[in-house]
Amino acid sequence: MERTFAIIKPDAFAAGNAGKILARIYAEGFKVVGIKKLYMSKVEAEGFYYVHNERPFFAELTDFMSSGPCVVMTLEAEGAILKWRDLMGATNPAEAAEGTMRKEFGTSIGENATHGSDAPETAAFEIPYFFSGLELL
Ligand code: 3AN
Repeated sequence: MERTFAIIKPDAFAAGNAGKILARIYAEGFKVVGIKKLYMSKVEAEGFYYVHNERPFFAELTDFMSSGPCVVMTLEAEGAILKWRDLMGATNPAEAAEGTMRKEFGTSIGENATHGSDAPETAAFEIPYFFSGLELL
């Protein structure tokens, strides 16, 4: 079993799509090990996305992620990291496959409804950034 970290981003939460996204997560067979709603501060968003801090869209990205509440999750499944990346679809919703979360609920490359860890090392940083061990029992 593998764990990955996922976010229902502020755009999807504000649009009332959190329930639909969670329903798909369960339907695809993930176990939701941890889940909570939170309203990230700008500093928290900058810490989370520090690997992108040289990218031209860093300010836009961290402004957006701290613009409203989101839902953070720890998901478990066989091959959870790739499985959730597949269900999310391509970063740009315009290029995402039919039936993926970003195709269905994303509106632009920045406001793309969901986040997911892209590798085991990323998940190993992202999960404990938001969840304590006790929250994942
Ligand atoms: P992914 O989330 O699919 O791994 P990355 O790692 O390329 O995508 O991008 C990290 C985050 O930055 C994504 N959540 C995405 O929404 C955002 N992002 C990527 N490119 C842009 C861009 N050109 N403008 C605004 N935000 C972007």
